[in-house]
Amino acid sequence: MKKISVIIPVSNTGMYLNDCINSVLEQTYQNFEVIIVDDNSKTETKQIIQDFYLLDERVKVITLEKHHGVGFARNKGLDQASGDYIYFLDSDDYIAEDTLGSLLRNAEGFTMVVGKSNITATDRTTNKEEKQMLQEDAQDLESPKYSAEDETSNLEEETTPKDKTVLYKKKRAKLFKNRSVLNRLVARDFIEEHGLRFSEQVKHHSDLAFLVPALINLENILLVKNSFYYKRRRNDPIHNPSLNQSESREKVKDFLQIYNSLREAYKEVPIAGRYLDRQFLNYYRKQIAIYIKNTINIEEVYDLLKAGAKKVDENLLKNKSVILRKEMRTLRTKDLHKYKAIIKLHNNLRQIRNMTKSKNKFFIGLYRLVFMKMPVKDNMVILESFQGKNYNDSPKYIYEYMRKHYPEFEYVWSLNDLNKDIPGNPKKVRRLSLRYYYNVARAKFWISNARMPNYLNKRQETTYLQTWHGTPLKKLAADMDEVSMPGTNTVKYKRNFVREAGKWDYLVSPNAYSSKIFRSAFQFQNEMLETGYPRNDILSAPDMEQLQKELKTKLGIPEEKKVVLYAPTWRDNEFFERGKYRFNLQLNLEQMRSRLGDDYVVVLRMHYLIANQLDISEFDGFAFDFSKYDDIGHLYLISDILITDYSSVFFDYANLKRPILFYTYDLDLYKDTLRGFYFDIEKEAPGPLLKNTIQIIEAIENIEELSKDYAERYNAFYGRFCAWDEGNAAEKVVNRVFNK
Ligand code: C2G
Repeated sequence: MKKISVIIPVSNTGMYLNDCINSVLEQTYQNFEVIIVDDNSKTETKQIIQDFYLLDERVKVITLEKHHGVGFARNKGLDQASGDYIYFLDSDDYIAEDTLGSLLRNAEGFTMVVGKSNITATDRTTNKEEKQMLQEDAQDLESPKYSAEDETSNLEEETTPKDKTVLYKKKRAKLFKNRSVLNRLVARDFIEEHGLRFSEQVKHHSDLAFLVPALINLENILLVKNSFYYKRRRNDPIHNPSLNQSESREKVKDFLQIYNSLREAYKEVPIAGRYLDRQFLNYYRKQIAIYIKNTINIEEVYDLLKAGAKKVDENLLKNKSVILRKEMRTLRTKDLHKYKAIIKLHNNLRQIRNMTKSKNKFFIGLYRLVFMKMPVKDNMVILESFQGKNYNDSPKYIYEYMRKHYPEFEYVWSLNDLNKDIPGNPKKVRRLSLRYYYNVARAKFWISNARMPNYLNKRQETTYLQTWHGTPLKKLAADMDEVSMPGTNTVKYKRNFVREAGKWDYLVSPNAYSSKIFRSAFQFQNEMLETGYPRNDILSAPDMEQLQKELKTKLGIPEEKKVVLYAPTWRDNEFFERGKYRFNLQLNLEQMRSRLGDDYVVVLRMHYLIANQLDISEFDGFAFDFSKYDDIGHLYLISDILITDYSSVFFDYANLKRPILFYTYDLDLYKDTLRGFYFDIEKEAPGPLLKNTIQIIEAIENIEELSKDYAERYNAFYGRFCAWDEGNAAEKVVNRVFNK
C-alpha cells in the first residue's frame, strides 16, 4: 500500500489548524504521514501542533527556530518525507474525506495527479452541507476507472468519461496555470530524481521553482475532478492576512524576481519558456499594469520589469493587445521616463474608455483627468455629513464656528437635497453631481463625518479632516469579523476602509477609548485630534433651559410634557437594498400611551440609514417622528430620558447625565452574529438592559430610583467616555487644522 506524505507548513494559523489537520486524519485513505513544519509560530499555535503530535503517531513535527517562509518550510518537509507520494496542504485550508484516496486510486502510471476544485469556503463545519452536495454531484459522475492504455493514445488531450482528464505534451501546462502546488499528488521518486525544490529567496510565488522543472519532466498528468481541496476564504486582510493577501508590491517584486531567475535557468527549454512567458504577461496585465500608479511604485520594480520584458519571446506578443505590446516594447527598448509616460497615457485611455460606461463614471473621469489638474483653491472648504443626507453632526458645528471666525473662506456643502436651510448662505452642490466633483477636486479642505467615495483620489495639497460619527460599541471596519451588510465582500470592505483612512490627515476622537480603537479598526496613522466631539458642544450650552424651551416650541412638543427619546441603531441584516435598511418598531406605543401619556410624550428618531417611514398617525400628540430632523443634538436637549440599543448615541447623551434605558430585545443576535462589541454592555452600560415594552414602562415609572441604582456605573461611564467634551471641541479642532 502506497504511503502519502502530507506536508503542512504552519505560521501562526492556530485558529484554522483543527479543521486542516482533522481533515487529513479523517481521510478514507489512511496510509499517510503528516509532516507539520512549524515556521516559528507563536505559543498558541505551537500548543495545537503539540496536541496533534501527541494525538496521532503519524503526525511529525519539524520546528524552525526562526521564521523562514513557506518555501523553506516545504523544502524541510520534503527532506524528511518518507512517503511514496507527496501532497502539499496549507494550514488554513482543508480537504474532503476522499481527496487523498481518489487521487491515489488514480495515480497508477502517473507521476503527478491533480485535484480539480479549489472551492472557497469559510470553515469546515458550516461548509459541510455545501461540501456534501458537491461530493454527491461528483459521485453521480463516477465513471469506470481510467485505464493505463489511454496513456499510449496519440491525442494530445484525452478525456476519459466525465471526471478524469489526462493531459499530454503541450497541453500539460494547462494544469500549471494556477502556479500552485496545492492539491497535487506527486511521486517522491520523481521529486528526488529532478531535484524539485521551492525557492527560498522569495516569500510569494516560491511554488514556481518547484513547478517549472516538474512541468518539463512530466510525461503526462492526470486531472481528477472530484478530488476536492477547500481553500479557505480569509476575511481579515488587515489584522491577520493570508500570504496571498499581503501587500501587492511585495508580491509583484517576488513574482518578477522568480520569473527572471527561472526564465534564465530554463532558457534552453521551450516548454518552460512558453509557460513562464505566459505567466509573466498575464501577471503583468492583471496585477501590474493597472495598479502601477496607485499601489505599486514604478521605480521599485522597474529594473525587474525591464529584465523580464526583455526575456519574453517576441512571438508570444503577436496576438496580444496593442496596449500590452506597446508597454512591453517600451520596457525593452526605452528608459524609465518613457515607460512612465506610456503607462500614464494608457491609464488615461482606460479612464476615457471607462467614462462611456455610466454618467457617474463620466464624472469620475472628468474629476481625475480635468478637475484634479486645475489648481487647488486654498480658501475653499467642502463639507459633508452622513454622505450628504444631513446638515448636522460635527461638520455642522465646525462650519458654524468657522463661518464666524473665518469669513474669508468659501464654504461648499455637499448635500442630497439642495433645499436644506444652512445659515450663512454657503454654496450647495448635489452629491455626486458634476459640480460636486468639480468642487471636491478644487477644495483645499475636505471635512466629512463618514467615508467619501473610494475612487476620489486626494491630492497632496488637500487636507482631509475626518470627524467620524460616534464612539464605537459595535465593532468597526477592520475589527469586524464577518461583514453582514448586503452585497458586501468582507475583504474588500475592510481594505477599502483602510484605504480611505489612509487619506485622512486628521481624525477627531471623542475619548481615549475611541482613539485606540480608531488606530486599530481604521489603521489610522496620522494625527488624532483628541478634542471631544464638536457635535456635542451644544450639550454644554450655558443657557440650557432657555434653549430647551425654544426647541420644544420650535418642534411643537407640549412644554409641560416630559420627553422620552427613542433612538435605536440599524441592523446589518435587515434591509431593502444596499444602503437602505428596514426598521421594525418593537415599542408598543399603545401601552406606553395608556400608562405614561399623562406625563410623557415619545420622540422617535430612526437611524439615518433606515429607509422605511413609521406610521404613527394614530398616536398623534403622544408620539412624534423626528427621523428626518437634522440635528439629533436638539432632540437630546429636549428629552428627559433616552432609550437606545447599540447606537453610539448613548455616549453623547451621557454628557447630559440624564437617564438612559437600553432596549436590547435582540442583544444575542446583534452581539454575537451581526457585529460583536468592544466591551461588555451588560456589565458597563450606564442603565438597565430591557427586553420588552412593559419593562420599559416600569423603568420610566421608577426612573428616579433606577437612576440612583445606576449612579455609580453612570459616573464611571461618564469619566471614561465624556471627559473630553467640554463645549469647545469645534474651536479646538479648527485651531489645529486651520492654524489660527
Ligand atoms: N444617529 C441618529 N439617530 C439614530 C441613531 C444614530 O441621529 N437613531 C446618529 C448619532 O449621531 C450617532 C450616529 O448617527 O452617534 C451613528 O449612529 P450609530 O447608531 O452609532 O451607528 P453607525 O452609523 O453604524 O455608526 O463609531 C461609531 C460607529 O461607526 C457607529
